[in-house]
Amino acid sequence: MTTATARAFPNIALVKYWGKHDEDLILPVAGSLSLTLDAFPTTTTVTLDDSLDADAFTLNGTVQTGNAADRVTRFLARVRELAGVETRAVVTSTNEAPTGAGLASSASGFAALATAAARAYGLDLDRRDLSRLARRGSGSASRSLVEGLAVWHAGDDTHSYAEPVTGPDMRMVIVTVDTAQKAVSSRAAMRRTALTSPFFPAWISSTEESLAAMLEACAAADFTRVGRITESHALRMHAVIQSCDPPIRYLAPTSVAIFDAVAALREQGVEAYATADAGPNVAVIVRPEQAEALRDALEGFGSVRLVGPGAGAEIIDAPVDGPVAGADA
Ligand code: 2P0
Repeated sequence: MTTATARAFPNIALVKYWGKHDEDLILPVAGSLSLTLDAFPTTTTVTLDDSLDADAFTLNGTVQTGNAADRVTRFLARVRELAGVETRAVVTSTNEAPTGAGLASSASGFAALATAAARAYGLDLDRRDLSRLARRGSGSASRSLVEGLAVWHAGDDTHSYAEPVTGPDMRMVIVTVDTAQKAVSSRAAMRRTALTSPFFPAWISSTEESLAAMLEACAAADFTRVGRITESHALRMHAVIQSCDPPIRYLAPTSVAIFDAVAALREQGVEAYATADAGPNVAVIVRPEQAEALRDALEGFGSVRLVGPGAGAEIIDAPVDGPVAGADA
């Protein structure tokens, strides 16, 4: 029996991923850039078991069936194909983020699963190839292989991976407005946006421009420019999502109120910029020295958590009692 455990953190995109040009390979229509966090980790153990006919997946102590289990099985099938091994596995995962509330649990989930499964199945993959593998589970997971700021490149299967970017030091205040499961998944909403929004072509070219500008701002360690791009780009994503048919609106009245509060705080000298993913929760970036003031100012809107840049996905418990063909263990 071979087993490995990995831990990965979620990431929040400052330039968003929204739309695929290849749904099977999970290739994005444009690149994106994110901050991997130091909070809300997923820890996943993959254990190969010769006696199993099917994979088994437990999340936070509950056996999963249906779509969640199918996605894990499809992902493990890809790992087995690469490893040339047919053995099924038991996957046990704990996730500290509120699942389905737009806090990118699929990013930490598939980053941890890719890292643990690659090791358990004896694949010798570098970080770039682990990022490509994680991408096949969930696009945003490619970025959680990387610590801190990460750019995920668009391109073909070989070239679509995430890698580190140097940028300004920053903190993030996450305001959790609602932990309920979202009504429309990111995956379905992305597809609907691509198929029905009249603005989708403009969204693609605008994201390419935002990413180029963001990479320049990061290279210059220019927090103000990073922040301005982050906030305007997030609102553009929500605009294109709202423009699809039938429409989808992820932001709640409280989310919009937080964007307004952040703008008001900027007037008062707290330099912060808001973003939001496919849900009502809002993430606000801020310079480290103003992070606590920002957190205190946003406390009335929901539960607040001050976070910083975190580690990329990593093995925290190496394989035991099994062959690790070609791996560096
Ligand atoms: C992002 N989101 O860049 C964007 C912003 C949500 C809003 O990546 O279909 O769960 O599994 O590739 O990775 C959420 O998308 O979608 C996401 P799939 P994923 O963080």
